[in-house]
Amino acid sequence: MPEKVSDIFDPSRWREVQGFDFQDLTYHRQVERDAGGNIVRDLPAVRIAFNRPEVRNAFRPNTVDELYRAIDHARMTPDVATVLLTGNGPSPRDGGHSFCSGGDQRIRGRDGYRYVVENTEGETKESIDPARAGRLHILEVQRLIRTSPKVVIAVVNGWAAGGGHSLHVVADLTIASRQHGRFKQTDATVGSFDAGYGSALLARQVGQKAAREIFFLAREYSAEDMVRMGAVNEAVDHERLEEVALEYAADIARQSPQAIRMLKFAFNLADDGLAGQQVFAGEATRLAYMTDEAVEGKEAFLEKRDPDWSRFPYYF
Ligand code: S0N
Repeated sequence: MPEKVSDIFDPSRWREVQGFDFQDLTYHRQVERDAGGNIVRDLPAVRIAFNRPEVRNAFRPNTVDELYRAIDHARMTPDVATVLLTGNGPSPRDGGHSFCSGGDQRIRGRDGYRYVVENTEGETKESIDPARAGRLHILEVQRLIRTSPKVVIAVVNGWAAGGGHSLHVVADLTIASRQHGRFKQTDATVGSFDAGYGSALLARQVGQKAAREIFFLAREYSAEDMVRMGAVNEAVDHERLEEVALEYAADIARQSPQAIRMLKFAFNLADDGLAGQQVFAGEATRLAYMTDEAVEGKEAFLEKRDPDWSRFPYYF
């Protein structure tokens, strides 16, 4: 059995995903076990969790690198349908619960968007590889969540603040702890601003006035407030949060994978502009390749003859 990484983590439901040596995350695959605790088979969800509860699961550049790798691995694992994104905890220091409190403010650099890892990984601003330190690459993670065909569920077990708030906004679904789920968009308080999905997509979810209130006033909201506003699907008793997330995952796994993919990309399309159209169209092209008509075009080329489209109607 894996280590119990959080108060509501049930080790019997999970195994560690091998091949990663994450410092700032934990990454688990859902499993079915027999009465003796042996794994019978993998089930279709993975759990990716921030594992820095002592700083309310703030992300540093290394956290973001690891998060990208884990979500991308889930994206490319064919029998994974759903990604649960959550935070481990509570904090061993003060018992505080957190999903994610955004960028680690202790290492935010002054020069533009450059992060400095000084004092956290033994590297300095001068020695750090600029390719690892100089990017606002949480935005790359946001785009990966949008373009991944898997359903990403934010399982908000505590604070979702700043860039952590934006991650829940970008997720396909959010469920939150009734007792400990807290939402606060602190970007403007610390001189930061997610002027992309974190704000514009939020406005699609809760409306323009409410989104502006959330950013401009930086007030705290409960899980139930967020359900009322339309940004959270369900508020759940804390101890049942991961169980309910797995019920969502089980329902998703009962649907056609292709239908889920097409629906996710259709929901994204208008807001993602031409990039959204490209992702949707890529899936449509993949489906078209499976038709006799597309095969005829390819085979005609390979056989150096004109394609014969006579079998294929212009109108169904
Ligand atoms: C989450 C909050 C509200 C929780 O309050 P609470 O429960 O009272 O706990 P604290 O005592 O405040 O915190 C406990 C310990 O954790 C440390 N800590 C908390 N959050 C962070 C953090 N983000 N960075 C570093 N440390 C953190 C506290 O300092 C404390 O430790 P001690 O006791 O040692 O002091 C509350 O903690 C809070 O408000 N946190 C800050 C939230 C915040 O402002 N986050 C950053 C917002 N900005 C981003 O996330 C931007 C992210 C990004 O990459 C980006 C994306 C798009 C565009 C721009 C950017 C960009 O970077 O600029």
